[in-house]
Amino acid sequence: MTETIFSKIIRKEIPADIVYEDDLVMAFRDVNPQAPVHILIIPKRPIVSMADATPEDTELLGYLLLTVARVAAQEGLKEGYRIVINTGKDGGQTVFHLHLHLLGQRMMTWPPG
Ligand code: IU
Repeated sequence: MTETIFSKIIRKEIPADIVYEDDLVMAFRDVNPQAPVHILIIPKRPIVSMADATPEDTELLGYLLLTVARVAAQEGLKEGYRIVINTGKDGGQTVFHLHLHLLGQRMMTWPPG
């Protein structure tokens, strides 16, 4: 896959407000927040999008979801939150390194735009 800005964030070549990191994943605040809490959770292993995930990624995908829940608890989002995975052009994906959006601390609406 081609390199994205998230690869540079993982390598700490460009700064980010990192709220959680381990060997497999990283979570950092979105630079253009759409809610009072807006954090991106990404795998360190580059996967382009959900459409490119394979059975080999099963465990990592589960771990990403559990990391969202961990970060949400860390952020004190007791009233709930939303998890979003924009996928491909029609899904509104703009950075082609898989990422989960954690949005919270405001009432969400449905359907999303
Ligand atoms: P999307 O699902 O691919 O549309 O989300 C990409 C997000 O990455 C978007 O919310 C951007 O604000 C965010 N982002 C960022 O946090 N830091 C960056 O350097 C860049 C994008 I480029």
